[in-house]
Amino acid sequence: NLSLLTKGLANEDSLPYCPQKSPLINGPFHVTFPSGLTLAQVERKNPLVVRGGRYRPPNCESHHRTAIIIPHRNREQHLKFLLYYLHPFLQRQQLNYGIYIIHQAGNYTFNRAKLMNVGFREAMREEDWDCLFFHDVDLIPEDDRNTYTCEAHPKHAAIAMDKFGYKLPYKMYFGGVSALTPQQYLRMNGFPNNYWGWGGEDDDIGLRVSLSGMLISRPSLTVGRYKMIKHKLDKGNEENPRRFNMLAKTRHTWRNDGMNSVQYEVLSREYLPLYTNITVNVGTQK
Ligand code: UD2
Ligand code: MN
Repeated sequence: NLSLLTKGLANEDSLPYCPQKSPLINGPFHVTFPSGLTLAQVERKNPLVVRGGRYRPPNCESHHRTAIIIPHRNREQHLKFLLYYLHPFLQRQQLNYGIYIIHQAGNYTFNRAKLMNVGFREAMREEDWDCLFFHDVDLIPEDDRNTYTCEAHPKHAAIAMDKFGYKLPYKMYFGGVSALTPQQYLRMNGFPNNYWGWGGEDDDIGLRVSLSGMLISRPSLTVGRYKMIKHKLDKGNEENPRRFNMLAKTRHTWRNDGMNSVQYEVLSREYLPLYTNITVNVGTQK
C-alpha cells in the first residue's frame, strides 16, 4: 500500500513538538564582556547555527518561528557581544529563529525605525516568521525566562534596563527591544520612516500601538532585564530636533507613513555564519 508507505516515511522524518516550556531555561545569568572575544569563538560555541544565523532545535519541532531584526551601523563590538549571548539564549528557549542585521549604508544620518521596516519586509520575504523582535544591538538580556515569542498585543520586552535603574522610565515607553506578530506590525502600519537621528521614533511607535487600537504587553520586571553596553551618541546619529513636532502629529501621519510607504534599495544580502547581513540604502531626509 503506497499511501501507508509514504506516510511511514514522512513520520520517520518529522519530530515531536518541543514541550510548551523549554526544560533548558535557567533564569538569570550574569552578563560580562570578555575582552578578546572573537566571532570565530562565538561560531564554535554554536555549532548548530547554520548559514545566515538560522537555528532550529535538533530533537523537537519548535512551536515558534522568531526573527530578530537588529538595526546597525558601525557597532561591530556590540554586535559581537550580542551574538555571544543571544544565540545560546534563543537556543535554550527552543525557538526556530533567524538573526537579521539591517546595516545602513553610507554616512548619512541614521534612521533606526526605517531600518526596522526594511528588516520586516526582507525577513518576511524569506520565511513565514510568526514573531519579529526589533532589537537594539547594545542590549543584552539577563534572564532567559524573557521568552522571545509574541503575545496577543505588541510586546515591549526591554522593560527593566540597568541604564534606567531596572525600572520602566515612563508608562508609554516602547524603546530598546519590542516584539510584534506580522499582523500586529501591519495593523499599525509598521514603524515611521521619517525619524532621522536620535530619539522620538520609539515614542512614535508606542503611539502607533495605541492609535491602532492595541495595548502594550510586557514581561515582569524581574524577567525583562537588560544590560546596555555603555556608549556615547554615535557620529551620524545626532539628536533629532524635529522629534517633538513630529510626535505631536503622529495621530495624523501614522496611516500614511510606514510599511505602506517605505522605499529603499537593498545593496547586498550576505548569509554569514552567525547572521544574515542586509546592507541597505535608506536614502536621505527630504
Ligand atoms: C535609546 C533606545 C533606542 C532608541 C534610541 C533613540 C534604549 C535602551 N534604547 O537608545 O531603542 O529609541 O534611544 O533613537 O533606551 N545604531 C547603530 N549605529 C549608530 C546609531 C545607532 O547601530 O550609529 C543602532 C543600534 O542598534 C543602537 C540603536 O540604533 O542600539 C539605538 O541607538 P543608541 O543606542 O545610540 O541610542 P540609545 O542608547 O539612547
Ligand atoms: Mn544604546
